[in-house]
Amino acid sequence: MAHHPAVTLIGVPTDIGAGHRGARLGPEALRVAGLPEALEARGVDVRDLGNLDGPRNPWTAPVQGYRHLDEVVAWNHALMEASYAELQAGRMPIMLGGDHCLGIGSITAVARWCREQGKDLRVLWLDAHSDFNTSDVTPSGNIHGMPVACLCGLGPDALTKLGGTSPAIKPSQMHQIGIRSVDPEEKRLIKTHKVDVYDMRYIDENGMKRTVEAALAGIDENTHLHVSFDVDFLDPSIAPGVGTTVPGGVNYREAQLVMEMIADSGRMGSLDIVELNPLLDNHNSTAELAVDLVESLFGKSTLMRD
Ligand code: 4U7
Ligand code: MN
Ligand code: MN
Ligand code: MN
Repeated sequence: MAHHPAVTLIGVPTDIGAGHRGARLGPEALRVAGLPEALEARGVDVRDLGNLDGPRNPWTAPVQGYRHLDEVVAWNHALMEASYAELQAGRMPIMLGGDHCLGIGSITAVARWCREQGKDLRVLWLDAHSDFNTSDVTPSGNIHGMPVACLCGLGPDALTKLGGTSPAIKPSQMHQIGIRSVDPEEKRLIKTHKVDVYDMRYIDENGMKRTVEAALAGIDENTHLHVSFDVDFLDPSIAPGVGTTVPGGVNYREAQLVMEMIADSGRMGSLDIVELNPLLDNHNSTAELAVDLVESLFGKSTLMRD
């Protein structure tokens, strides 16, 4: 069995950036689905930090294009500190979301740590959505639709400068797979900033193998791969437990292949699992599928390749 770094699970029970409530229950659903035990069975040293704490969801309307901005900042600040401390301790943080606004704190921490270590950060963003909205163009005001823009320096100072230096990453470090829902103005921003997007049509035309090869092209021993896994990446027929389902998503075999290829790269250094909403799920089946996919991320293969 391949050697794995020690991991720390960080629960972030909030739906502060989402348009549905219930993603706050995601961390517990992943634990109940057996995530810690599945990792231990792969030979991984697992520490569960428990859940971070933060402001409750006031469920108020957007103000100047942002819903719950102060609360989003508070949650992300707490996550950034927790995640950075684990990286410093030589452990791989696995963020159990929670909605995807938490990618800001998670990736800001990783970017800072990579800068200090002289490592090249690459982010693989597995999602139906590009999450590149700004307050000017967002159709919803929900900040879970904005983390990629914030990480690239487009957004309120409180989020773009969360880690001090801004931007946390360059758009060229961001590689998105599974995209099939991008708002019109968001599309313009994505093109202007030249984010590397492998949308569903690209996957249809080229297959998942070539897609992942393209997204991972050029990585080497010095690459730190951060995987940000929004569960709505998956087709709703296999993953109903998310707030923003979009038809035409990645199927079971394609999803396994992505995870297996990431595992083969040996470069994953941090992971977000976000947007799981157990209240919309079918008997925790989406959480169980997420655990299954994480096992593949940690080298479990459906064939005898170990
Ligand atoms: B997720 C949306 F308008 N683009 O901004 C928005 F379609 O983290 C959805 O990817 C965002 O789940 C989805 O509200 C955010 C919408
Ligand atoms: Mn997302
Ligand atoms: Mn999404
Ligand atoms: Mn969503």
